[in-house]
Amino acid sequence: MTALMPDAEQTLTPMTADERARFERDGFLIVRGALDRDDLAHARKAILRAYRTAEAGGRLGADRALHQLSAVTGCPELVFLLDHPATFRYAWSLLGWNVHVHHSHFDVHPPVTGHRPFHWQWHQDGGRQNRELETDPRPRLSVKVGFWLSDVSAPGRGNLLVIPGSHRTNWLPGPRRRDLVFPRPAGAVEVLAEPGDAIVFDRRLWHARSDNRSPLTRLATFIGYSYRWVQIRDNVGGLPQRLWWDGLTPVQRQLLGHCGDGSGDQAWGHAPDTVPLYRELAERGLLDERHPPLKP
Ligand SMILES: O=C(O)CCC(=O)C(=O)O
Repeated sequence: MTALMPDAEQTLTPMTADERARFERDGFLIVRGALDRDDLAHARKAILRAYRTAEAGGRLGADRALHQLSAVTGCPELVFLLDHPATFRYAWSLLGWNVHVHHSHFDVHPPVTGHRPFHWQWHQDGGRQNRELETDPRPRLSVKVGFWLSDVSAPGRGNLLVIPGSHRTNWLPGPRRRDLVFPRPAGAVEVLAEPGDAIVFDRRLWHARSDNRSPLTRLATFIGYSYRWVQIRDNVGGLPQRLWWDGLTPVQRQLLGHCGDGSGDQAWGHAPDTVPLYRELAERGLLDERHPPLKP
């Protein structure tokens, strides 16, 4: 077993029983100070550069906001966030080794001034997973990590709204159409966070973005992890041909959709030894019986 750098040691530290219990109860965990000053500066600079490119290309919304899907494809400098030591440990602790990033985005939300028409933002992640799965509650299937790259430590700054404990509730009362005014759901809270804090949440947690009525531009990025047998929604086609691809770690390549060593695993997990995260965890005795390999 190769010696690990301190960062890698942290990446491969499972979440604690207390963290798991809180996550199961609330549907989310806040990770304070996940990003240090350098990480934060690096991510902010990269996103602001991508924002200027989008602006030059006429791709901003009427409100000058940017909601850019496929975070790493759109901004390769963000790749370090996929397996960041402070947060990736939650993704694999909750979902196991057969995971990839199926959905991600980065967001820039300048202040909203004046009247804005009502829009009901509340949702669970996963799109048709919430129509086509028949159980109650529906299964977790994915978790998302959000990194705050601006100060949302006070309400009204475009904070994420969540309803703690709502991840086991299939249905949230809401308006018949998203443009019909409807009261904020009971139990909703604004997540207050400093730049560099992160949130890990169950995709089923009912959540919504709120309007940014502050003078600060809100910056954030969200990375969603799911099982490798759930299709990747991000646009990752052509990434292995990019110049920076060879500089990525095997786990980062796995997370971006690369299937093992090409020997036939095909994401179903029949050849776990070809899956980089399985190997990393197995080498350190960290495989969890909740996620056993298939029997040949
Ligand atoms: O931008 C936000 O605060 C909310 C993001 C969101 O709804 C999502 O990631 O599904």
